[in-house]
Amino acid sequence: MQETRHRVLDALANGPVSGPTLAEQLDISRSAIWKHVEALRDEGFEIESGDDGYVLDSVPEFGEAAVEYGLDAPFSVEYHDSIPSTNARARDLAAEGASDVVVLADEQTGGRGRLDREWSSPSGGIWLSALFRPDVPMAHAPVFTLAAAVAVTRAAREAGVDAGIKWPNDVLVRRGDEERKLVGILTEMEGEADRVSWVVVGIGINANVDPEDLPGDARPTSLQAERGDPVDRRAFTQRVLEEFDALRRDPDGVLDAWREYATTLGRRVRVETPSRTVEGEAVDVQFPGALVVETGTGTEVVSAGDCEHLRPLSE
Ligand code: BT5
Repeated sequence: MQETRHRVLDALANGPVSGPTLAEQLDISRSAIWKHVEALRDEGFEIESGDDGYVLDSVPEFGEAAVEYGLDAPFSVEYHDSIPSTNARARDLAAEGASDVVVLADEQTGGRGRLDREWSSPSGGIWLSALFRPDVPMAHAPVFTLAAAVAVTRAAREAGVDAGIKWPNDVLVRRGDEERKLVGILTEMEGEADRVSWVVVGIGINANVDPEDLPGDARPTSLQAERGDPVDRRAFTQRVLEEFDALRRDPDGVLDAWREYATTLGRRVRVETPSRTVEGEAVDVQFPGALVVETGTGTEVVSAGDCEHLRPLSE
């Protein structure tokens, strides 16, 4: 959103404020103020105009201006009602030189998981991709996947959903002996070995969607299904972006937070990597995101793969 529009919005939120006063405060014409107010109304902001001037009545439920408004993180937001994939769009923006942009959608028609798997993304979810350019070597990038998992887990817990993290990229909710997938994360990047050019962290959050509309074999769940009522997607998205922003600046702090929320540590696991299968007890996570597994014969460090929890969680 434009800087001036932000300022108009802030003034209206503290209103009522008259058009002439606002024009003077922001040093723009009264007709420019009127255009900003109309544009904000078009975006779903309810703005009353009474005798004392304009005042902000309500903020739209979701969308570009809604998420940017009051967001305490330096991302601009590009919103789509429907798009094939927010990660694909963020990659295009990366090629154009953009940074610190979040692509956000209500629905994806071609959402992708890892290894070209499909990610089902009906309307009502929070499907987003954050594009940024950290000054780190390529080998460190996995820490951003962990950071995203921590950020969403925190937001979910604040929203009353007791989520935990399965290594490396799933946020799950336990239901009896079963764990159900609430969130998936797909990180993509480009650069030279010693320096990342860009990173896109794609986060798919089953927010206000019905798990019946998601692939059953994946044992999915949603924030709405767990809470029993819909979540405020605007506030939830803002919390995720704010937490993620703080964590991306503190890669070393990510691991401690991750350990706190992990459901994988202390469990028997089977990890399938492209080259081997490792089975044993998951004992720790190592920077930038590798899983340490004690097998009967020694310690293995696995940096990527699909992880299965083999035994139910102990009470
Ligand atoms: C992931 O892959 O978990 C990463 C998903 C990343 C999605 C986000 S949405 C925003 C951004 N734009 C994109 O196009 N992608 C990212 P993986 O670990 O490979 O898991 C994929 C598997 O999860 C599928 O094979 C299904 O079994 C299951 N699945 C698909 N859709 C699901 C959903 N909505 N909820 C839970 N499970 C799902």
